[in-house]
Amino acid sequence: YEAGVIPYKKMGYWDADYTVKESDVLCLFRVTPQPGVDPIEAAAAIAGESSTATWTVVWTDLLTACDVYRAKAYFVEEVPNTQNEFFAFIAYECDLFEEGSIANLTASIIGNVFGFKAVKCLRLEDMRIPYAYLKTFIGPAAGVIVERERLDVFGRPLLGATVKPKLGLSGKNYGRVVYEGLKGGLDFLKDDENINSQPFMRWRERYLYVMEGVNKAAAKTGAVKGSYLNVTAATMEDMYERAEFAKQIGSVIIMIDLVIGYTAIQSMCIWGRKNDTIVHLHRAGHSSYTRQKNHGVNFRVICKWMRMSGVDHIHAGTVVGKLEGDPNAVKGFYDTLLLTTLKENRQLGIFFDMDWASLRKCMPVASGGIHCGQMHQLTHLLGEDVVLQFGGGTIGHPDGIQSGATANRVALECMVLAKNEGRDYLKEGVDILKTAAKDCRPLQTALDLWKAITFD
Ligand code: CAP
Ligand code: MG
Repeated sequence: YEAGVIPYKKMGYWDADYTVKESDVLCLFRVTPQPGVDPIEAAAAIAGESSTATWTVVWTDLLTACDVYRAKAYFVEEVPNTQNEFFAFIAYECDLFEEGSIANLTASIIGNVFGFKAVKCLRLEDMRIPYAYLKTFIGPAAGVIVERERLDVFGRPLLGATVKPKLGLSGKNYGRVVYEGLKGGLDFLKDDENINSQPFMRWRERYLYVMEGVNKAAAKTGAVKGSYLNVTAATMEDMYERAEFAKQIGSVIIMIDLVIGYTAIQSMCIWGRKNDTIVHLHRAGHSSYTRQKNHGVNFRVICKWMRMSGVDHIHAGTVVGKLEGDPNAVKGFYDTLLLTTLKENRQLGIFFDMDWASLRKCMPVASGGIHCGQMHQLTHLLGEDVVLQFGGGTIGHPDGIQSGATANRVALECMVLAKNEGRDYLKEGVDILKTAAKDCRPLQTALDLWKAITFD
């Protein structure tokens, strides 16, 4: 090839006859080319920039196994019901990626291509991670089954709540919220994503009072209780120190925010595995790049990276709450986290068959504006393996936090019972809740207050 701007398509970054290998990493991008740019050329350019290419021909290519290392765009199709949007399928040789490294995988796949001038918008919709590469990741240490065994809770979703207000409580008041919520019937309370170590409450104050609440509630109810202690901090040193202290004082679970970054997430998961501590991940920040339909990264892909990294819990949406969530897409996230093998299902946004190579399941967490009046819909949409978390929907109860927790627990138990009895609990949901509320004043109060709130 002549020196000058690289002819991606001609140079082998497009190969319509390519036979996908079992060991290839596959990506599906949604591409919106700039006006006048051929979609196949755009796909080839993405394959080039996310694997071996730069903007011009480099002769040092010939010193490498460049035919193997070039990613190959192998199929492009129009996205139904759109204008100028295309699905581009690209295959990458597995050896392009360091074993066990989300940072390395992402530095290639989403490194530069999203800023490419040839594309107007670009979205990474899905990835097929091959079995061989998955085997180099640890996956969740506890996952669903071991977490249930540790808590001794089976046959129902777990119940939690985020302490509110988000900011400003002192340690002692914070611990009181935790105690009352747990005594009222929740399995977990949790820190909010932006509770770390602010002047109004330093982390040690919070941890000590929270654990006092957890221990008192566990003694009172005879159940295993927990509260996610957010260890998110400025540096790994700080995070390890906080996690060590949480473990020392008996916490069964720690929490991290997605914003700490992939390397830190993986390190904290290794720590959690070594210390038998469940790792909860709050997806703080994700919607800044997952929400636009034509640009960014689909949250389904983040689910895959996080299950590979080894988080035991991840926030994955609710459909009916205060935050955006399309039912099919959310089902696709839950399946990605909970199934052992995935089958292509475009309606759910799953583009590839994938065997999870025995990596454990990751528990989805539903929160954001949900309340007990939606329990039938939540049970129907989200199934059994999920943590349902009601922040405002617990702490906002007019009769107090314990009543808020009890309303949620009773609503959940009566819905699970109705389901087990084979009733059409979705259709009869409102009546089932009303009947249960006759014997449960906290539930009656909650239904009266929140029944009309749907966020539609
Ligand atoms: C929930 C929450 C969570 C969001 C995150 C909040 O509180 O603590 O951060 O649910 O959303 O601050 O909104 P409420 P997602 O229960 O009071 O709404 O799980 O979708 O990532
Ligand atoms: Mg929050």
